[in-house]
Amino acid sequence: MNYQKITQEVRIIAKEVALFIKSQQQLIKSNDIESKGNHDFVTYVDKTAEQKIIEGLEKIIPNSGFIAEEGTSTKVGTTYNWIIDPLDGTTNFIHGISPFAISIALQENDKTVLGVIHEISLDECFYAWEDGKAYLNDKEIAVSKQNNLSKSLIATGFPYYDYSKTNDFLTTLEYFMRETSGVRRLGSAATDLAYVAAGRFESFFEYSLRPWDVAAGAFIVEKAGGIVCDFSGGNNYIFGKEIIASCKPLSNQIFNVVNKNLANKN
Ligand code: 2AM
Ligand code: CA
Repeated sequence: MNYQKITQEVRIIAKEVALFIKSQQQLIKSNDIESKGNHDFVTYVDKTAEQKIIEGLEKIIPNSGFIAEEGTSTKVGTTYNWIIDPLDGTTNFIHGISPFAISIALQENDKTVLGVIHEISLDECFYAWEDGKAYLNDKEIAVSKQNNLSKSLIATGFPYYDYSKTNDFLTTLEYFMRETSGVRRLGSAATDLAYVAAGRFESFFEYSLRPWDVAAGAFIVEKAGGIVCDFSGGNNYIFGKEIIASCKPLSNQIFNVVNKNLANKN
């Protein structure tokens, strides 16, 4: 497989669907917003975008399977599976704020081989492929070289449905409030990871995320020279619902704080 060529084809699909999503933002009405669960919203825009993406990807690799947030296709591929979030940051989209993004990863035999994140409001496409480097709109990107925690900017997401670890989360948050330049909560995990890859954030951590929120972003961070792991230091960060992605110099320091407060202790 020529992953570089496939990545370029995926970028074209993401760009087209991004235009569709953007064109709908002014048109969306409160009747269009459905609730999938507590604080978890979806619109016809998410669903139509996912259909358009799957239609395009099926042409690139016939017989591939899909793990897609809105469940448009549940086809399982024997070798190739796409992991897709057609609109990451739906709450931002609904409220008319940025960022919100399309996230597409391809796995070959359970190993990610390419990732594309198109952040729609700034029209920024972050991408990487196996054996290649990481890019933002045709320019190579790399994670931050910062080695001083007090000069770092950290991103996270607040719990929005699983509040069982809220106190431990707040302890972690307080540590980073005191010890870093700042903490940001953008509301789109894919964008957070893309920004770590581009060196804008030194680190991102969050739990209760799903594979489509993180698969592409984790891969792009690694290709940009960053370190990605779960809260125990293992590699179960796509399906394991917890992720830390950091620039190399601060990776151990940040991991130790998150691990101490938030890792499962059983
Ligand atoms: P989504 O928009 O695709 O659902 C928060 O960092 C992550 O959790 C986002 O990637 C977002 O992805 C998801 N999420 C779902 N509901 C949310 C909510 N009410 N607030 C924030 N994030 C939400
Ligand atoms: Ca989504």
